[in-house]
Amino acid sequence: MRTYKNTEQLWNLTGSSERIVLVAHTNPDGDAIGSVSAMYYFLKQTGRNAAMIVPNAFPDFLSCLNPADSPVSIYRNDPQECNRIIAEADLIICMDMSGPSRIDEMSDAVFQDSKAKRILIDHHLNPVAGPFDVVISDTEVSSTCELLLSMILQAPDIAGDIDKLNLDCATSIAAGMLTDTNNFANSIFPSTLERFSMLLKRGVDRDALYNAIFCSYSASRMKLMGHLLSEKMTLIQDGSVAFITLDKAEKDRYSYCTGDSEGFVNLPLKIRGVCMSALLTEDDGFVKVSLRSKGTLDVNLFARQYCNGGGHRNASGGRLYMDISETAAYFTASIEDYFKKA
Ligand SMILES: [Mn+2]
Repeated sequence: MRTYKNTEQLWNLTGSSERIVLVAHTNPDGDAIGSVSAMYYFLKQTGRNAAMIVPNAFPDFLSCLNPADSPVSIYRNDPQECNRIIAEADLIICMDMSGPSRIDEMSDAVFQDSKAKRILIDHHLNPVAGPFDVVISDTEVSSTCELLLSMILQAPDIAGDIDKLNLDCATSIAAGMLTDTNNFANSIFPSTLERFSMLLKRGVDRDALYNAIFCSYSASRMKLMGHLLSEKMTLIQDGSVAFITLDKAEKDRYSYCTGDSEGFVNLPLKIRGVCMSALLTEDDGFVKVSLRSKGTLDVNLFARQYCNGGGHRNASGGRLYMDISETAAYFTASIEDYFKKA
């Protein structure tokens, strides 16, 4: 089992601090909300209180993790009140974020105006350690939640006994692990399954969690997915590249809500022979580009060269400043150009 040498520092600091604030990244996902709520529930179990603040709203399916007695605050909804809470904190714990840029407009309050001690708990590559008093970082885990569970097991109140952990905390940790691994499809380490098995032993209802997280589409979102796959998916480059366009009229027709096309860009990669996929979505004043690839095909480079963007080798994004009706031709020509040069 993995252990972390600065865990003692973490629990000493939470034990000696009066006002603790828990923070996670913009566009919070299951690991972000899972890790802050798990930390909240664990601190509560040990007799401590904490406030949770994230920069903007999170998807509805994660509200099952949100503590009813002290819900997560959304910075964008009330920056003044959030600034006040952050300013009064003597300890800020940043989770599932590699550095200040990941919390956007919240970053001044947390990193410049605050005199609190800061702790980072994260699993991303190249964390920005400078602004933190304690950094707990491990990239060889599935998620921040998995990392947090290891630290909680080392805490004096638990001392390795998972049965001493409250079920709400265990459930939040499980949610972060389920979402960051996409239901155990990727980012799996030997420790991941060992840790998850402990959570099951503790009594986490995996079936309920799976249904809440992965079976949460609205009917209109499901119909939009069907429409895009059946009517809007184009295969080019001898069937190795797929792209889908989504315009505003279609958004209206399918009562589109923010996040409704989340994950759609991955779907064409399920086709045999497809190694790159793009979703081109009409937005206000630009077309949002999402790119995914398999193996060594570098969509970061493609995003930089043709889409005013960037990201990672297998997952990138960008923006096109043209009408949505022009994007299919532009994308097709760009792909031809990119593959010719490669
Ligand atoms: Mn994560």
